[in-house]
Amino acid sequence: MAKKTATNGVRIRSGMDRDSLREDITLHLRHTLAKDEFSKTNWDNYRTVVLSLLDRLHDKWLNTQQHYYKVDAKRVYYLSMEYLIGRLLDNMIVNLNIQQEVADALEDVGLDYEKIRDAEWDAGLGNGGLGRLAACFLDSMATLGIPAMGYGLRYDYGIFYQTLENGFQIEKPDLWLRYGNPWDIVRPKIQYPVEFYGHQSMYNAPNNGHIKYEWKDTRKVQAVAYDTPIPGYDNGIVNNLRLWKAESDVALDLKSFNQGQYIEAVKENQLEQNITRVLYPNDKVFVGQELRLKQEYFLVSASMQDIIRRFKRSNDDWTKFPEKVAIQCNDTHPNLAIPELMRVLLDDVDMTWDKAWDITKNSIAYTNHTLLPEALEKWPVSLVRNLLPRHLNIIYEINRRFMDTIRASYGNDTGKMARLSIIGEGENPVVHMAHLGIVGAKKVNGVAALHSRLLKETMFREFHEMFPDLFTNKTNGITPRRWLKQCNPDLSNLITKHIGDKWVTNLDELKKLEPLAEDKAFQKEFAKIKLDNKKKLASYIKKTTDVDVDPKSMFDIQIKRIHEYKRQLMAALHVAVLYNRLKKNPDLDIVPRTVIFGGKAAPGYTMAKLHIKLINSIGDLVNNDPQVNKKLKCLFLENYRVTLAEMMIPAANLSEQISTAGMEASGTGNMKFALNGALTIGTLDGANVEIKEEVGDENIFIFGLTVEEVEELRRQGYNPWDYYNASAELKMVLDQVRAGFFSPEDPKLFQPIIDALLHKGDYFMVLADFDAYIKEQKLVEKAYRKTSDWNRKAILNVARIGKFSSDRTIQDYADEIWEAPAVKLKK
Ligand code: 26Q
Repeated sequence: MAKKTATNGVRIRSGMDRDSLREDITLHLRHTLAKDEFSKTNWDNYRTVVLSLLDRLHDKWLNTQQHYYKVDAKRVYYLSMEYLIGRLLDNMIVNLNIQQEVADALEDVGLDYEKIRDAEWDAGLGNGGLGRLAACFLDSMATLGIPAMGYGLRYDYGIFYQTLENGFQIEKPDLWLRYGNPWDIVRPKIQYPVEFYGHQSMYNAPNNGHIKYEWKDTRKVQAVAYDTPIPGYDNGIVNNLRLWKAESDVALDLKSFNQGQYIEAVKENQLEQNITRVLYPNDKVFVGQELRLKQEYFLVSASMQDIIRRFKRSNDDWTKFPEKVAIQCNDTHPNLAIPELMRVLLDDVDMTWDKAWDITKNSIAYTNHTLLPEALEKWPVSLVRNLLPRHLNIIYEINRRFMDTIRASYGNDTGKMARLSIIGEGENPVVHMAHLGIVGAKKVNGVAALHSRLLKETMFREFHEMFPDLFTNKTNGITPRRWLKQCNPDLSNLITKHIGDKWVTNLDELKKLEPLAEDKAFQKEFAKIKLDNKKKLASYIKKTTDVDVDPKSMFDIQIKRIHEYKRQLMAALHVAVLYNRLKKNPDLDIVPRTVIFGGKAAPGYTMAKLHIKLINSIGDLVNNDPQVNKKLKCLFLENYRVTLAEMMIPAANLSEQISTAGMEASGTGNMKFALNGALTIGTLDGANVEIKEEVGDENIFIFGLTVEEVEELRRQGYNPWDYYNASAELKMVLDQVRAGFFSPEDPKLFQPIIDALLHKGDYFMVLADFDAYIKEQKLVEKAYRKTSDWNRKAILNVARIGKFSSDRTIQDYADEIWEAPAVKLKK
């Protein structure tokens, strides 16, 4: 391929061939990094590759953005407090579709790709599912050619680094920016003031005497843009992820400086910069801290200013806003976008309420990710009044008009008004962010069919009755680029060898594998790849824990945030049951299993942290007992994160998706495992329901209470003792936990677990489902023994999982919520 050159003969750094890549890698070492072969480190090598890729990405990025501007495309803005991106190097190379070229270029200069890849620290700017979903969506929006942009916060510290000390979780700060982030560029000229505090003042408009409001005497913090290129898969498109960093307002500092308060001014600086200091590490529990509210408004205000600036560059007619802009809020966290857009339109643009409302209501949509009541954001009115006084008044006015609507349809039903009010009245009144979203948004969606149905039937029943068309389902998905092509290259190549590579952008193509499920030769190749992936994980386990695991044993994996509703406890107790069986009969013929856990507990979630300790305690006992450890191992891997998921998922035989029915909104790990040829053991919860529909009842292990049965049992009065007394094996393990069998050094350690299960009503119904789980695990074992049949089932899972591509999810959002057509670019 001829090298591209500019008219003056200077080579443009965009060649996708081996030679151009090699040259640029070499040039960057000397000319950008000022290093040579004597002084370079692995980090420098990594950076030279990143810089060479960025040369190419930036070129496409500019072309893409120029094209969007030229065709005046409708823009989609994804607002999220979290982006759980992980590493980017592999992903960029995969999406530029130059894997071979980079490998060749590196070979030419004697660099080891795996070593270079390991120099990169995960960008862990998210907690779990919601953050990873945002990252998958970015990939799919770029791949489909949706003119989209992600907005978020550039936290100095992402999700904490987890270590295990004596089996207990210890949190360490995540210094992901220690050596800088080579992927993003700061845009110092793109910065906006974000205002806080102050008060609302009223005045008469000079032209017509109308009453107007103004937000005055605020404190300002600057939001500075940091941009990361997000390439689509092999399509020339590069979208933007714009993360805001808080900086002090320079003018303010100078004023203080002049008054001789230099040190005070600097202190003040730190206060302001604190806004983007750290990601809140809780998922599904609302913390009503002012700093969190500041973060949410900071994201909303900066993004909205940027969105409006871009809109005004090509439009002077505000009524066109909903035709040109769609804003998607990732949960309620950015729902202040609703009063913020109202504020700008009312106060700055001088629009009437009705016009402003029409525009707002038609541009913003919101996604709900949970039914758990403790996760719902309810901000104390006192806090909102202090931090955002003008917004509070706008929210009151939105609510006043909404109450009028209720009155018009239902009469003076004060009960209904209280239940649906955006303002939760009472001793400590709160702003109910989900209600704000429902009243102010164009669409509200759940993330799996079951979850969306439950939203309509339970949490938002009365809202649904009023606004039946407002609610919609968008079943989650995952990007096949990262979660198959990139993390499981051998399986990807096998698939491509047989059915071509169209599956990468059209996952339904995997259906073509169905006939191969019966094919013994294909099964053999498939099984060989699984075994190789298990060997890699086994050697990682050996390196990090010094435990030997047998790659031929069944790898039974549960990775996700540690939470009682996800019931890691149930899987741990199953390990204890297996242990007891083996101790009773060491010759028992069971399928050798390696049960592997990973996940972080919120730092303040004492019970979840105790579950981690219990898993580790059971593991210590099992792994060190020569009578059982040939057949059973139990491990908890430290610091679960995207990079570890990429190694664990391709190595799994069994995927644990065992939440109490009705509690997991969707789950997305379930999809990743199935895509990589693991079979699921799971409850009829979240997207498991749809996975079962797709893969077929014979190819998934479903057990336990349904949502309706859970409800019914609660209604009747659930008594965990009934289950304790009815099952000898369950009784035995619980008695062991209580007696300190797993914690001889501290026999009372796990008493709180017993209390939760037996004395406090076992809210998550571990005991109610335990027997069914143990029985289902027996069926798993039986199925695993029939190797060829197991492989057939695993292949069918891969073949039938196409629905769960985030490309399908995003196409649905684009068609049914955003009404934003894709664009095509010449590559
Ligand atoms: C809210 C307020 C203050 C501080 C933190 C939060 C907060 C942060 C994160 C609340 C919730 C979260 C995360 C929720 C989450 O990850 N939900 C998961 O979303 C996935 C994607 O839709 C689903 O697949 C999972 O079922 C759901 O649990």
